[in-house]
Amino acid sequence: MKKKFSRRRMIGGAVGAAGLAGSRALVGVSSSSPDRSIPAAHDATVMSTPGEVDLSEFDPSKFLYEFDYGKITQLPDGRTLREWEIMAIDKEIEIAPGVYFPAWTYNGQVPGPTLRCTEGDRLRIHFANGGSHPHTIHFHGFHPAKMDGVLEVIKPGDEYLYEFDAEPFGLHLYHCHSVPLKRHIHKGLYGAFIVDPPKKRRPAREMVLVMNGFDTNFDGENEVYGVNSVAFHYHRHPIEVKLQELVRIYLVNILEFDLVNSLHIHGHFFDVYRTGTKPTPTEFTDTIMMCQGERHLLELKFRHPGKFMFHAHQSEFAELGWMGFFQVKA
Ligand SMILES: [Cu+2]
Repeated sequence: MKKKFSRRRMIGGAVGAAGLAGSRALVGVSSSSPDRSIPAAHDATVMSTPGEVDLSEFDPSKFLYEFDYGKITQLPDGRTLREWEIMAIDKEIEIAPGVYFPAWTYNGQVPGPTLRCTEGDRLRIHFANGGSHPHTIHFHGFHPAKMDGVLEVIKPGDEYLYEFDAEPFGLHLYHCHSVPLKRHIHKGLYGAFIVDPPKKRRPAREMVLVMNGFDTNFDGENEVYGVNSVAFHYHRHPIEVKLQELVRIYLVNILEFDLVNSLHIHGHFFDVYRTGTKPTPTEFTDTIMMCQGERHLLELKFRHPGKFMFHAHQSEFAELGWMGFFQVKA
């Protein structure tokens, strides 16, 4: 009988590539590693991956700050109209150095583009299915039933126009809602959807973190975890912030298969704005737990310079890729 590959076998320095689609597994790098041929990414005290993904294809450091405001025109009544063209495309993506995943994407990237607008705008999303399976776009937020992206399934080669008003303000998401849903989501069809309040939030260094994972051997469990898709990317490339500047994180959890995900930031506490729909924070903490589909705004000021880790507080997720650093500069 064939033995089922378990992702847990990969933890703690297992170097075998069993079950991974690519040529190299995530490896445990520690100072006591018996295999000295494994190069450490930056230091020898944390789990990480050696090497680098092809950042010309997708760079999570750039994705952090990429807000897509659409093509902007004015309606006869003076309101802002924003239009986007979104295409579903099958594409192989690199989720850890040398580890490739046969993704289904919006516009060729996972997560899809971060769509951003202001409450009250009219939104038009021209969706074309250039993929090999039927897909949709299901937006969170208020909209009519026909715009819900569930019952109107768009076949390969077909198109659909989603049109609705942006409301309520907050941090939402969009994702495919074709069945089987968990397959369509974990393959990569999702993105962040920000509706700004009419009165702008105070200035801040804003960034998007989409917590996700990949089932590389299609056994219904994730083998690779991350934020913005690439395992340990922000370990290799810490997110630079300035001492005492206001940092606003748009945090989305779209992780499939696992019931809960979380984010913990070392050495600091943050204000939590649940779903970003209220002007006042609901919580002050250093660890936030989120179910799939939940998303929150986090605001903080780093009060100490240096490197501070952030990661899922499910240690297993952290050791399989969901870990990074903030580099706080004085
Ligand atoms: Cu789909």
